[in-house]
Amino acid sequence: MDCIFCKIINGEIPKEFDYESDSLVVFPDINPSADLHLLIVPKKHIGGIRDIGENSGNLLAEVYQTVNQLVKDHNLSDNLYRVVLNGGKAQHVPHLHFHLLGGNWKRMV
Ligand code: DGP
Repeated sequence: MDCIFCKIINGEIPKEFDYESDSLVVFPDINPSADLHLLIVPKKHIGGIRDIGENSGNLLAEVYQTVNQLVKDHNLSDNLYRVVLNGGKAQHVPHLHFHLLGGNWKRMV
């Protein structure tokens, strides 16, 4: 499958991960919209929010637990931060991912 995030996850495109578990990876957005702009990306190819199924509960819990850990690691809790999941025409990479934006941001992703 010609999916840029799958290529990053399987090592075809080399990328250092800020965090990796059995089910997800975290790496910086190539075009940051904020002081901190990380992508939280499930390893399994899920196209987008409309493809989240009834078995996705554990994955979504892990995504938000990871967000909480990243917020701690980057001392964001007293700062501005936001988690964004784009869908429809607002989504440009068709592999489910969550944006963690922290600090000052330049524009909405
Ligand atoms: P979205 O519009 O929600 O699909 O956001 C896709 C984001 O992915 C966008 O902010 C740019 C980022 N992105 C696209 N290609 C790459 C890449 O090859 N590497 C990294 N690190 N980020 C990418």
